Amino acid sequence: MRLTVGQALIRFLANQFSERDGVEQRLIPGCFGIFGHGNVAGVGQALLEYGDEMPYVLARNEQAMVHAAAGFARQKNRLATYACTSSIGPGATNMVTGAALATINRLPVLLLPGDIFSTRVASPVLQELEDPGSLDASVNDAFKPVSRFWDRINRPEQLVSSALAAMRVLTDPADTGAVTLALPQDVQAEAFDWPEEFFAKRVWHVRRPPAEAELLAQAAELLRGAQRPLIVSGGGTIYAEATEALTHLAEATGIPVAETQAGKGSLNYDHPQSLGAIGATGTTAANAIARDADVILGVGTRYSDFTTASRSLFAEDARFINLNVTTVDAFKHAGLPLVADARAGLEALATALEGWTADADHGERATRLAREWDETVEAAFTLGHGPLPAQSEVLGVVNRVSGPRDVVVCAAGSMPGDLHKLWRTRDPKGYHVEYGYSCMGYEIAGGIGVKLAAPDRDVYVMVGDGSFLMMAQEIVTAVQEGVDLRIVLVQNHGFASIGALSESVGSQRFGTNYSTREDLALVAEGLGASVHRAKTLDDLEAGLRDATGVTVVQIETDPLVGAPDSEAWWDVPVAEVSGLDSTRSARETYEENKRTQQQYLNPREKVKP
Ligand SMILES: Cc1ncc(C[n+]2csc(CCOP(=O)(O)OP(=O)(O)O)c2C)c(N)n1
Ligand SMILES: [Mg+2]
Repeated sequence: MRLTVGQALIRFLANQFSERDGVEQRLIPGCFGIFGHGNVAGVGQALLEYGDEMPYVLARNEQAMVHAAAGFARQKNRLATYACTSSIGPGATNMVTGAALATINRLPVLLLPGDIFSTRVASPVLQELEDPGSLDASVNDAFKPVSRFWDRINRPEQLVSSALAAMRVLTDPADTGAVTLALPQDVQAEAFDWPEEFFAKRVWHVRRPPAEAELLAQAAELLRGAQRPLIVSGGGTIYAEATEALTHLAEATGIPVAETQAGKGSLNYDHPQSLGAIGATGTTAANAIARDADVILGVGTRYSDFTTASRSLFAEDARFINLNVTTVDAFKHAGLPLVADARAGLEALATALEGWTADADHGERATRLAREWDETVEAAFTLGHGPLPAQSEVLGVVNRVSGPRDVVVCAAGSMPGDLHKLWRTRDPKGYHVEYGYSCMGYEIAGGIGVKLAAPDRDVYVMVGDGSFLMMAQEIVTAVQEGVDLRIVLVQNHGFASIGALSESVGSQRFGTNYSTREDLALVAEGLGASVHRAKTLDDLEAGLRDATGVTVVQIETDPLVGAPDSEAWWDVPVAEVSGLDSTRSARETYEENKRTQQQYLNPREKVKP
């Protein structure tokens, strides 16, 4: 069949499916894009001609469209994503931040940046970077370190093997992340005789590798000998749809469960064994149990510094068992590496641990501490602070108004930490805080992806004024697509999170407040949202209950009221010498905390049964 490279790629993508547990779905059900030279007459022309098979969504910023694809992929448990097509140059490099976000969060996105001429006939073309040392380099080489797969299609026949490799990486739970196919603009428009089989329906099985029997036995032995075991559940539990298996293991053994940002929702908040959030933005319950834990079973977690409180949370001699589909995570903290799918591994562990339960006192302590934390949450939700409400009270209202299956979306600022501590999750897919990259501007764009993936759920986007100012424009895309969002714009006139951090490191909130009094609600109105300016918490509730279409409810909060303390540390280095008293005093505290940091060497001989 004679088609251009652009047409062949779009027709190929329209015929790719993912399959896990016998359930098939389109791997790439649509394509976001912004056209310019470099894609308008190649991939753009193909989308015009084959739009029935591959619906096109016009975005407003290339970074944002990658966020939307990542949000979609996360809500779909990585079984589907969007493609993103851009022009060459700035259109392409705008996607680099989105690529990094996707790869860090281990979320599949397919990026199709336009590229300079392969023939180089008229170089330098508009927006071409000239590298005096290589005529083969373009700005798209910047995608290499932030992509899990990268290729440049310099000749049509390269597309076949490259497209197959791209699909393999997108659908591999261990390798997935950003996949970049750089498409020189001349090659996109070139015709070629493609083999028919290239366009045949192809189903990519998403694997569930089992754990090795010998390591599984060692893990079970280690847990059976544990006095104070703890499960740390990460995003992998949710992506693998392993929350039921986790609940079963926890209930059968009595081991309490703490959750990372990506893992929040693994257990319902009111499950007696749920300790809630762990780490620097954790609950005092999870952190107290973590400090005393002798064996930690990490499931699908990358052990970010927030999770481990910069490696100060767990005891020096704590032993780790890491159930993870990704080898790099399974080997962290010199743990016992159960390289396996989370669900397969949890089910096998439950069988291997049959008849054994953790010490009842340990479980009772966990339940009691979690109950105490829930009282702390209730107090934070109902502070009665004035004249402006506290942010925690805003979160309380949104949590109460939203339904159990609705999704809260957030990414940067002070809200992710507060949500991690306070939000009462009632569904494994109800909590969506992007905290791998914590990228300001993800919120609204990511929310679009979530809503496209789960049209039957209401999506509550929590966005600070700083994040809103970085990337509000996708409101237009949401309105255009009829993607209903309930956006809560928390206005505190500055970077409250970084202000608090700055103060804690002795830098006196320098450079974190605005001296302006901008009207962001007016901006939202101009972009096409229905806008509600809430003066009180009751107003906020009414605005959310009345919401239809794309709605922005703005509320002003007091930036100086934080959420309840986690009693955990986060390593942010403080100047070693300074003429400022505030900095010198912060440095002293820093040095004290620094002494609590561990290496977690977990010698293997200790791990052997
Ligand atoms: C793209 C990007 N730039 C900078 C940062 C560092 N940063 C984290 S939070 C924050 C301020 C966020 O302000 P706002 O959205 O108003 O939330 P608030 O801190 O007031 O809760 C900054 C600058 C970031 N996370 N992402
Ligand atoms: Mg702010």
